[in-house]
Amino acid sequence: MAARTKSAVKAKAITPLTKRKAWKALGIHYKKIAKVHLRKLFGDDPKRGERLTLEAAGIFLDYSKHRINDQTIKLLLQLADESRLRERIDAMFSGEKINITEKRAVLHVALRAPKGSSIVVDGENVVPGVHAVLDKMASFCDRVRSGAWKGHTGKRIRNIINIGIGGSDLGPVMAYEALKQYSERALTFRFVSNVDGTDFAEAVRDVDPAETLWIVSSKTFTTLETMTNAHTARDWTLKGLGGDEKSIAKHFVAVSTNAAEVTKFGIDTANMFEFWDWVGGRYSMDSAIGLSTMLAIGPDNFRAMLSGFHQMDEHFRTAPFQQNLPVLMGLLSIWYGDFFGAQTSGVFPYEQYLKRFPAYLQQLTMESNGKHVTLDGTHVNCQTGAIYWGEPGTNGQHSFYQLIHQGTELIPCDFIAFAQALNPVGRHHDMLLANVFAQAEALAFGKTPEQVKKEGTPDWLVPHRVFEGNRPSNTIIMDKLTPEALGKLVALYEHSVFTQGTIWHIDSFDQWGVELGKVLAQRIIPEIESATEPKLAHDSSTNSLIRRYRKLRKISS
Ligand code: G6Q
Repeated sequence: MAARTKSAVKAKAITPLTKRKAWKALGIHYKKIAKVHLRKLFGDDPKRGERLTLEAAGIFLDYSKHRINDQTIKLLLQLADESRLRERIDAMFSGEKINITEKRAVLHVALRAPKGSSIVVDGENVVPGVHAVLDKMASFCDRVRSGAWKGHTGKRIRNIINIGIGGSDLGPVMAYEALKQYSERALTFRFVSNVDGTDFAEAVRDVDPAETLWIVSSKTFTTLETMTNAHTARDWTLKGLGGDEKSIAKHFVAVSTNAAEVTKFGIDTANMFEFWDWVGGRYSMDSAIGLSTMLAIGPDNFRAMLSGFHQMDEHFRTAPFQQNLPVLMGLLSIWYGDFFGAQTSGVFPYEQYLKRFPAYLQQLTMESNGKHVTLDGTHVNCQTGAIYWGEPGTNGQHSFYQLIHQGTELIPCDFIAFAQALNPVGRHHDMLLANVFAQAEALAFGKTPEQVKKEGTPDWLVPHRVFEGNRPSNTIIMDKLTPEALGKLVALYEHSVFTQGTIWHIDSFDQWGVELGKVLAQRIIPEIESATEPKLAHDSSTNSLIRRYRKLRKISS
């Protein structure tokens, strides 16, 4: 292990992306296929819609509505091989320090590894530790959910508020919303992330401190927003409970890797749920960061979610690339971003419970692959991470879909749907599914001027009513949104992100891009709060914005 660790901090040399044979071949191939319409591709192959599909681990993917043919797939798979994807997958799963800029292993897959398996980091099998924390979380959750855990005044806990931001918030919020149907409805869950005091104020306006449990979720336990909110929550709790410091132990728990800071804050480490530096923030919803999720859905459902993650991990690790869902989805993203120049990618879950899924994916994809240098530190010479965005269907159809259908941007879309409704109401679910199929069909095949004319449209109006089509999409269908299904879906995207990062030869697991703003804010805070007029040495714009704010603001009491 030690030898592997040593070599892993330096990236293994690889032929630059644009010099790889498959890349060059894809460039030539692109010129031919770019002009081919999906109408023709489907016309030439009546079985295309059945052939270009893949089913694994309970996920069905229809990728027939992509601007590809068999040669495209062959070349993309060749690109994966030339990019040493297999080797990189093995390196990640075996605990190599593939996050080279932070010298860390990348082992979210260990968080869902079954008891008894072994993944070694720095000479230690990390799996038993993962299960010890899961067991500790389960016993805590059972106590809170049953009412055995009492607040300081003896009242049972009815409100649970998670404080965290970024990876310590987006996963928990998304999972809570996604799995609400499975949640304990007698408990109220809230999530405070923003340093904007409104987030805190709205979360506490109608809850009783005596019945409120705070989870301070922070890997580092130093994040400005989280620690500011945590201290405000602490003051609010003490004020509401008569100022007794002992109350903190009953109303605060922590999820962190930083025991020293947790203790300093006043939380007993017995009430701290640990995770590790080999879990990236945006890959942590299945670690102790998911404590709020487990409190909401219960330990059994949480374990079912982990099993879903693990099933997709195993599929990704072992399936041949041509039958590998995340690999295929990742390669198709490369195809559009780097050859068609598509800058964004839309994600549209036709499932109301997944309303926060696009926001969650934004961090997963954009923080991971929004990078401008390769692992060797040289500037990339291709487009990396696309901008991910989306809203649940059918709402988006009545808003921004216009641009996807008739705008000038090519936006590959992921449509996600479930066969079973969680709330079967009349014909609603059939209508929902009819809409998702219709959108993918309309995007792919559009409507020709001839078709529009045939409908009796006056000539002047025809161009406005033409849909060019040839807009690509994935359709993902799963049986039902369950905790297990959610785990599979998240892992699918995690590994698709990894596939893309491997092709680009970038570090998908660091996030230096969020540092600079944080540092500058720390410099500006004292300048804003200074009682006397501070000497400012920023650019003229920043200087004058600070001065204007100092003049206009009202000092809060
Ligand atoms: C995620 C990022 C980032 C992080 C937050 C919160 O991959 O690292 O979003 O999760 O900045 O950090 P803490 O958990 O340390 O408070």
